[in-house]
Amino acid sequence: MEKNIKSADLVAEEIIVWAKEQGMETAFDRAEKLKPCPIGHTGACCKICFMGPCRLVGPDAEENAAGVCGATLPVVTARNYLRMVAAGTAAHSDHARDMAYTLLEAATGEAPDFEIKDVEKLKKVAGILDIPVEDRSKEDIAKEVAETFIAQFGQQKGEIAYIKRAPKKRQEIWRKWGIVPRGIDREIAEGMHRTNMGVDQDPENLMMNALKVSLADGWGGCMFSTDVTDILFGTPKPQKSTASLGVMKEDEVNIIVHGHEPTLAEMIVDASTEKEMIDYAKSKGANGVNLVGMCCTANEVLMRHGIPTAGGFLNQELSVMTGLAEAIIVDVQCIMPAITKVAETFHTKVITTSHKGKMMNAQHIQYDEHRAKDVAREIIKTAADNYKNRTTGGSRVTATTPVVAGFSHEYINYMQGGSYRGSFRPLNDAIMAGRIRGVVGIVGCNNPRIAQDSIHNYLAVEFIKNDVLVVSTGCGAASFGKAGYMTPETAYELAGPGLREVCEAIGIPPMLHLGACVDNSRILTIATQMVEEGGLGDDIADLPCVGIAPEWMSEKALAIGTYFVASGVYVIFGSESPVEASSVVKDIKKSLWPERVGGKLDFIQDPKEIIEKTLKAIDGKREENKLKKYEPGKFGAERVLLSMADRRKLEKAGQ
Ligand code: MSK
Repeated sequence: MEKNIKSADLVAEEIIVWAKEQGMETAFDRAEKLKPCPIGHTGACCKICFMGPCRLVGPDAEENAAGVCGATLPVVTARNYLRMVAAGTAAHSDHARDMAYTLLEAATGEAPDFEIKDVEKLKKVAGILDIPVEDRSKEDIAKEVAETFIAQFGQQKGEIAYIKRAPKKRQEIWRKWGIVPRGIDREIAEGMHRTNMGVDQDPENLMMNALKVSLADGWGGCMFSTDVTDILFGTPKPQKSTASLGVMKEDEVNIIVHGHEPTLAEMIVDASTEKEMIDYAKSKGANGVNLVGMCCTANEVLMRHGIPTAGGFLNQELSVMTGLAEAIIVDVQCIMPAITKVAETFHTKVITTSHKGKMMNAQHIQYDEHRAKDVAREIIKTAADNYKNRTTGGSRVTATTPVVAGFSHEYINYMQGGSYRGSFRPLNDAIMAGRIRGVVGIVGCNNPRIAQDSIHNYLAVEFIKNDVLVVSTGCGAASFGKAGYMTPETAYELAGPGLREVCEAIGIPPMLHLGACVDNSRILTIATQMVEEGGLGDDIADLPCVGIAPEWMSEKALAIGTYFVASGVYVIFGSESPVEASSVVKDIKKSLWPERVGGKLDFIQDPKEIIEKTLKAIDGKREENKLKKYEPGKFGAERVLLSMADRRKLEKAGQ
């Protein structure tokens, strides 16, 4: 890893250097100037009531240090942790609720611009929810599916519906410890109540509740959102596209869609290809409309339409600094307040679209699902009107990298045998034979306290060299896309011999783009399918799989990490631990969580140590499962993987 760079994304680094020369400030500069508060950073600051904030520091700041009310360091630290998980869960789940309402209105005709694109997935989801499908229209089924999802948020008793999608053994573990979520909103509200002044004062109870709340996220909000989005806009299949800040075009109206909920972005994708919109852009002197994505909205439109991605979280300010963005359209989550400040120097219009996420000094065009396409057209025209205001200022960058994105779990199933023989058998066999050593999910954000993408990329390359398949979502996926790793060629160039053979046979990259942050639920589904396929144990905790968020910053990332722990996975986060202040709480996540649910959460800053611990955990699971010992280049017997050509022949024969 190069020292003294702000970003391993070389195109971003070029703009960062340019900005410095122009005297413009970025998040990287602010991160340098503003050191994290050492008390809050380690979880030792309590600000839940107005007797404080109480900062539990000083010579007796061990476990007995207490705030004015007497709350000790472990209580304060565990409460802070639970609050972060509840906030992350609320964000994903509120996004999911909006998606469910869009599905409902699409089904009832109240949102006429939306349709049910993936009927097969709709029926599959209906089946999971015990909703009959025979002799019913897709609208009728969709209405009941949407209403069932919506009811899950406010459900007060019982178990959330998707819990039954987990392996049986996992469900039993959750029931044994009383951590099956009842309803999504109920768990978030109870988590907030427990952490209110003078309620739950037992760190163990608080940290077990964090697992419960997080399960409402992973097997609730995130999974609902993924499924509804696929039903409305189609289940992703691999798409070829390009990545980097160089995706913006000199001669076209550049519109950046940024944020998380894909509903409006989908409408903008459709409207941007309409003749009327293209003609309008031309009437303003441009050659057309160029739509690009940012953050997780980018992942959503990349994996369904091949819309190029300008990158993840830390590229948002830089995208404005290209001087080429006519408009940056934002909705919710991970929108940096700083973009309006940067936009003052350029012509870029920052357009907020959600009543939940307004910004000072931004233009607001309210998204309305009842007239979604018209709102999209209004936005495109507003951007086109702004084309004439473009100046020659800005850091022009042009380099882009090819990317293949859009590996839904359905496609991963398909790619291992085609429509008739699709299954997870080949992947399980390859793992059992030692051709693939294990699987890691490298997910999560960027954080300007770390050179952008540097740890993501370093880890991913090391893992594929070691025959470990990498799956990715969120800004981690953007990182690999920008680095050019998400192409099948990466397997030839960088993967170990076993992984390379598997990737070559199927024609896939060794790093698979699985989608946005909410699509971490796809990883849960893949893990469950691997268990159900057999040969790798009978629970997610048995799989040789590890989850890593090396450059995280968001509460949502912590909620995701926690639901993977609760699902039995060893999870490693980069950076310092947000519970570092309390050895009691550290011990709960190091010993109590693994004892009870099988998963563990470590915070490790050194990337080399992350690799060592990950490979050790993978090899340990291989040994526990009595799988062939992993030796590079030496594989046991396994079924032959069908090539794409063979698969097509078989499919033709089956038609
Ligand atoms: S956008 S939550 S910075 S992954 Fe989903 Fe990226 Fe993290 Fe936001």
